[in-house]
Order: sequence, then structure tokens, then C-alpha cells
Amino acid sequence: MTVQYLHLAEKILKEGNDRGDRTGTGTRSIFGHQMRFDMADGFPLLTTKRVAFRLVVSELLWFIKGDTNIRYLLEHNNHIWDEWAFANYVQSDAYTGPDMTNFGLRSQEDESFNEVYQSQMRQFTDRILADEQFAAEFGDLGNVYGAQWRAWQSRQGEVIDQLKAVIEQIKHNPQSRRLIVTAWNPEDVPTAALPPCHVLFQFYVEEDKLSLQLYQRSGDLFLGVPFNIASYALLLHLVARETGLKAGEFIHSFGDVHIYQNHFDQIETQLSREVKPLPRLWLNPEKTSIFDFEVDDIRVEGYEPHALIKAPVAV
Ligand code: DHF
Ligand code: TMP
Repeated sequence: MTVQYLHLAEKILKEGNDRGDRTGTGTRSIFGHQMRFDMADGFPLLTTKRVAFRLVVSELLWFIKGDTNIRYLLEHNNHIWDEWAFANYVQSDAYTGPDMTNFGLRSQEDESFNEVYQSQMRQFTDRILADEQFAAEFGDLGNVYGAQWRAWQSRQGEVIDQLKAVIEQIKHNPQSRRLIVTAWNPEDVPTAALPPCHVLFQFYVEEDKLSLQLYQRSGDLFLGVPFNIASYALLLHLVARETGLKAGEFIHSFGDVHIYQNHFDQIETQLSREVKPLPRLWLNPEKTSIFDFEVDDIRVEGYEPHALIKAPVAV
């Protein structure tokens, strides 16, 4: 059940601190929380609103490929990272269009600006798809998850493939207490489009079961967190497949977990809804390596959530 999520929503509403935040939107937040999802209960995809699972899949496969350019996402009709690439572009000298300062907030408050912004964004994403050179320059988000997971740069100038290494360790040294992948690279934090929110994950093997715990430093409960839960549950299943283990628990630990002020109504709507049975995950039985999966190899079955709820994303 995704009751854990609704409990967290209630806790934030009741006990949270009203705080300003980087984006200027304002949040209510708490610090420190943990949820546990047993994969035996079903796949933890929120049922109190529809979550676009196909976007979760293409984003996770993008990380696993080590890709950091939004072009792959756009090719899969996935727009969840557009704003952060666009922010880099409009701050560069190459951008000569209308002023896009603070476009995230302004597009919510000013309808005529929003039209100009939507049109600029459309041109930007069309060009990323059409123009390889432009994509290489402005589609790349820098050393985000894909780069840190698959190609961490060492001091000696070597490249460390953390994901591959951790999978080898799970296979050969399952009792290890060092089964960790970290995306938080202090060297890259000052220049990142968005410093990693899901910062570090660790595996644990007990008998034939594999569990995964994530530390998320910052969580947008309404928009990001439903994706993050599904994404790491899926990652757990994929690594379990590759290592011949069963998927055990996904444990989700938070630092600052918050509800944006302009998401309160949407959260209340979710709280008024009845949870529904969880879907099941289908993975193409012919695929055994996490590195071979493609979007069509991954589906949820029996997903009958309540209707989608829209909300603006804070940039
Ligand atoms: N910034 C903020 N403020 N919150 C986030 O959750 C967030 N997430 C990021 C990057 N920066 C962020 C990456 N992940 C959406 C979901 C996940 C995500 C970014 C955006 C999102 O907007 N989801 C909507 C619509 C998805 C669509 O259909 O395009 C949703 O309703 O789930
Ligand atoms: P911050 O860098 O100031 O913490 O802002 C990042 C925001 O994005 C914050 O609201 C958390 C949210 N977020 C998620 O919840 N999940 C994600 O996967 C990502 C990338 C961001």
C-alpha cells in the first residue's frame, strides 16, 4: 500500500515548519523520515494519483546508461528534466531571445510571459532533438546521476563505474557493508544544474533477498517523491534480476522532505482518496542484465490509480 506516503503527507502538514526555499515558492518541511516498502506487497506506485510510470522507466534507464543529456529523454517523450537544461541555456551567451530570468516563478504568475516562455522552451527542445551539436552543448546537465553512477572521475584520472562494481560485489561478497553507490560529489556540487537529490544508496543481502536503502537529502513530496519511490523500487528489481536474488525491501530515508505551498490543495485531494491495490511489475523474462533493459522490457500490470493531479514544478 502507499499508505506510508499518505502518513508522511499528514505528518508534514501537521508538524512541518513553514520555510522559504531556494526557488522562492515556500514549503512546509520536516527533517528526517523513513518509509519501508516490501516488494512482496506489490510494486509501490502511488494509487492516489496517476504516476506516469513510463517516465520513471526512461529516466532510470537514462541513469543506468550513464547518459546525462536530456536528448535521450526527449526521444522518449520525457520532459521532466527540461527546465534545468533550459536554465543553463538561457543563462549562456548563445541565448538571444526574450528575457527568461526567473522563468519558473514568472510563468506561473504571468500568463502572457508564460506563452512566451512555452514557445521558447518548445524551440529549445525541438532544437535539442534536431541539432546534435546544439544538443551536445546545451542538452547536457553536467555530472548528474548518470555520470556519477557510471563514470566517476578519480583523482588519478581514472573512471570508476560504481554501479557495475556494486553489482559485482553483491554477486561475490553479498555480506559486504560497503555496497554503496553515491551521486554526491562535492567537487561537482557548485557547478551542477541541480545537485543530486537522491544522494546515496546501499544494498543489503539476507539469504535470497536483496534490499536497497536510499538517502534523499531533499524531497518534493508531491512531484518528485512518487517518482523516486517507483524509480528505486524498479532499480532494486533490476539489480535483483541481474544478481539472481529476490527483491526484498526498499527503504526510503529523507533529510528535508517538504510540500510546496502551491501543492497543498493537490495533497489534500490525495488524502481524501481511498488507496487502491498496488500494481505488479513485469520485466521481460528474456533480459537478465540490468544494462540490456529497454523501455519496452518494463511495465506495470494492474495499475488502476485515481486520476492524475497536475501541479507546477518549482525551478
Ligand atoms: N525540482 C523540484 N522542485 N521538484 C522535483 O520533484 C524535481 N524533480 C526533478 C528535477 N527537479 C525538481 C526530476 N524529477 C516531475 C517529476 C519528476 C521530476 C521532475 C518533474 C513532474 O513534473 N511530474 C509531473 C508531470 C510529468 C509529465 O507528465 O511530464 C507529474 O504529474 O508527475
Ligand atoms: P534543492 O536542490 O534546493 O533541494 O531543490 C531540489 C528540489 O527538487 C527539491 O524540492 C527536491 C526536488 N527533487 C525531488 O524531490 N526528487 C528528485 O529526484 C529531484 C531531482 C528533485
